Amino acid sequence: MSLKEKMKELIIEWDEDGLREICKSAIESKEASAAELLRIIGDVLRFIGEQFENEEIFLPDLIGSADTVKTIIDEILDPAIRASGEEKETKGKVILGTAESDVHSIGKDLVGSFLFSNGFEVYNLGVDVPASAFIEKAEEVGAQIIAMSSLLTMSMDFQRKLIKELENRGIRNKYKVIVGGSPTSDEWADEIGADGWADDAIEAVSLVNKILNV
Ligand code: B1M
Repeated sequence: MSLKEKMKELIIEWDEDGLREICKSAIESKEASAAELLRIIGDVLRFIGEQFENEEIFLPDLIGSADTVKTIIDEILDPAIRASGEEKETKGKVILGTAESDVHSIGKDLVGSFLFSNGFEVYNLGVDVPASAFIEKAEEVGAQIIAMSSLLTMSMDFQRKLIKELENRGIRNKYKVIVGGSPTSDEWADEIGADGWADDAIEAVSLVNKILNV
């Protein structure tokens, strides 16, 4: 059985101890890096999401798998990714969060881990974050980028609201706003006047590098 297949089985069975063990030993034996393990977890979650969409599993199954993954990301993978970026100097400050009304954290946290390990200072405000909180934090720390994730069609409009709010306060040009999350797209980013869109965490790093010219 491949590493991916083993991890898939453990995530589906909510086997937190098993997943912790397999991730630790893969990193220690250099079979896979924390970033590669995160990518596998993303693929498995998408698979589980499709099963949920096709009504093959129920909401509690989805929550159980998501919680299992979240624990291991917080405990093992995020610290490992952060440690690999520890020595790098800061390339810029990014305010990151999930849009108001939306509690999906996993993809957003991946974006944060990848940005951090690529040398950015990341202020992760969590989930269900109002536009005003993004702006206040950006003002407080002197950020260059505001990055908002949306996994719900319903929460996408809060990305537009953030840009409008920056305009209303007369500070739109102070910040580059990037958006992402599965229901969003390049076209959506254009429509709301964002500065960029990324399909996944790796693209988010390239996008921020490009926008800041670093
Ligand atoms: Co929810 N959920 N969920 N969910 N959930 C989706 C998103 C959904 C597509 C499932 C479905 O029904 N088909 C659907 C949204 C439909 C829509 O509006 N378009 C949905 C729904 C409806 C809901 C609830 C309303 C369910 C309910 O209660 N009836 C509810 C909403 C609660 C709320 O937010 N108010 C809900 C709840 C949950 C859980 C709590 C159970 C759990 C989240 C746990 C957590 O995050 N801590 C959950 C999960 C796990 C999912 C799915 C299965 C997986 C999401 C995920 O973590 N993917 C998802 C179905 C799916 O995606 N197929 C689904 C893995 C992750 C690595 O990918 O998040 O896409 P993703 O992030 C990627 C990219 O999108 C991108 O990079 C990431 C890494 O590569 N990216 C960015 C993300 N943010 C970015 C920001 C950037 C750039 C790139 O720059 C700023």
